[in-house]
Amino acid sequence: MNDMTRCGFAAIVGAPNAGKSTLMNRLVGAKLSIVSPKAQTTRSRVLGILMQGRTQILLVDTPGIFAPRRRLDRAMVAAAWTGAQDADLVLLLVDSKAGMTAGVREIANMVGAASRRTWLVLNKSDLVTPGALLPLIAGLNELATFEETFMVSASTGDGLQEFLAALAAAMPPGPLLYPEDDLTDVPDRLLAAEIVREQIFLQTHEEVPYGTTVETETFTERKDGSVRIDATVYVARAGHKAILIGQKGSRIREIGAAARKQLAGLLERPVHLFLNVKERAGWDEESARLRAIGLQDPPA
Ligand SMILES: Nc1nc2c(ncn2[C@@H]2O[C@H](COP(=O)(O)OP(=O)(O)O)[C@@H](O)[C@H]2O)c(=O)[nH]1
Ligand SMILES: [Mg+2]
Repeated sequence: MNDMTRCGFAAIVGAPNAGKSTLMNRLVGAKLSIVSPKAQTTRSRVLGILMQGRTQILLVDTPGIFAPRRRLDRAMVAAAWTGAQDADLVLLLVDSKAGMTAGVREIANMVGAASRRTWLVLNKSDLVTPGALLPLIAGLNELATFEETFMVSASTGDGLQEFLAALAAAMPPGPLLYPEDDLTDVPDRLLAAEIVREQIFLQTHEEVPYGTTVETETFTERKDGSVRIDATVYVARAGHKAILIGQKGSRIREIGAAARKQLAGLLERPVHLFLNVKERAGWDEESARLRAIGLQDPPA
């Protein structure tokens, strides 16, 4: 018995904005999954690898589950459910402040029907009093069966130690699936594109971030130890391109500067980042664009 290691997948599912990516980053201790105050920031499945003693926890961050419209949206929701289906444990993350919304009700119903081991994790405990959570917990328990219930704050870290210890103990015995010091399976090229996209979510508004995708074209290690990254930012409309570029290029410069700084920290070396904005109507219906960001083409 490979010296009694444990290893398993725990998928974090929930409505957009529940704090799934914040929780994953906090637990792994690195910014693997991008976060913004806007819904639907996460588009594909992101794996966070976490060692607790001799236990490897494979946390799966998923896009939020919501009623999909565009092909991109359908692919995102499909990725979320695939993440949950393959997991040893499903973590239903609920925003305690938002409470029982129609979306949460629907997801809890689906999770309940899936008959997987499921835990209820009430996030954003920093925003509510514990007493206010009792009706929410009761309501959710009518829709699904939860093995365990936790109250945490992914922002402050409250309740996370206890949660993490329980998570480690719940993983099945088995060999480690990834090297112990790996943090993720996301390739650097995709990570680079995601970090740029995060800045677009943070620095632009309304439909612009939703109408934008980013692809790394080249990722070249240079002799001096730095890396040169060329990325294309696809926008759905001419108006969005003008907004992204900004007055005399000021917006795209700010986006590039902030992303470059983040990337230098993540990749632990100097980064030269070049962004090229292109208009491409209908990119969110194109298979190649969806595959580039790690999504499978959804069933029509
Ligand atoms: N107050 C508070 N805010 C949180 C907490 N967790 C996440 N957030 C915020 O909720 C928003 C959505 O977080 P994100 O991780 O992107 O949610 P996701 O869509 O479920 O991945 C961001 O503005 C986070 O900073 C928490 O525990 N407390
Ligand atoms: Mg997310």
